[in-house]
Amino acid sequence: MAYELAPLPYAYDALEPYLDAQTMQLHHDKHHQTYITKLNDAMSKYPDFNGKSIEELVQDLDKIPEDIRGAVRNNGSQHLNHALFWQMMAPQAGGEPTGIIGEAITTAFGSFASFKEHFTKAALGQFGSGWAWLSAENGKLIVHAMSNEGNPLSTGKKPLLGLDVWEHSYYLKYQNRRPDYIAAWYNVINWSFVSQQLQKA
Ligand code: MN3
Repeated sequence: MAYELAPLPYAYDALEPYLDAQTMQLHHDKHHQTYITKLNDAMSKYPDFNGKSIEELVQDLDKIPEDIRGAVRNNGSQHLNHALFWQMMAPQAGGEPTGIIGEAITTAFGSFASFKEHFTKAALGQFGSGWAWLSAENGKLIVHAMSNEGNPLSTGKKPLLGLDVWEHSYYLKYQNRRPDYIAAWYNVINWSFVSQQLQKA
């Protein structure tokens, strides 16, 4: 059974003016689809792995045959990253989180403003392509950056919130202004999804 691209859970232009429709369409329909196509190509050599969830695959890369492990790491992780990323955003969202995720952030970082500072620094400080993450590790919330395809599951953490800082995620609208993209993105964070991720962790 091949991996499939789920439809974007909202319209391409739903995150305007923060994320533009053209970028969303290219990012979801082309970039994400390409990762899935390449993942399926690699996995087709080993039908024994059929039926593994994408999370299981990324969590246990050591179990993947060596000749396809690199392709599975890159494309499988990016498939998972993007599947999460679309759900981590929503129209009419953003703002300061409340409930269990709001409390967990205040406990870990002192305040929401301080969390934002840490997260922004991680996203800005990632040299070249990669992701900034808010993850749960041993019951604690941490902010960290990972280069290229890195997903927290591969290092034993649970991903709660992630921001794609590959240039393909912002270049059409923001060109080299990564700081403006990051600042705008806080307006579309889907905190209710992040809260569900925390409850699962
Ligand atoms: Mn991307």
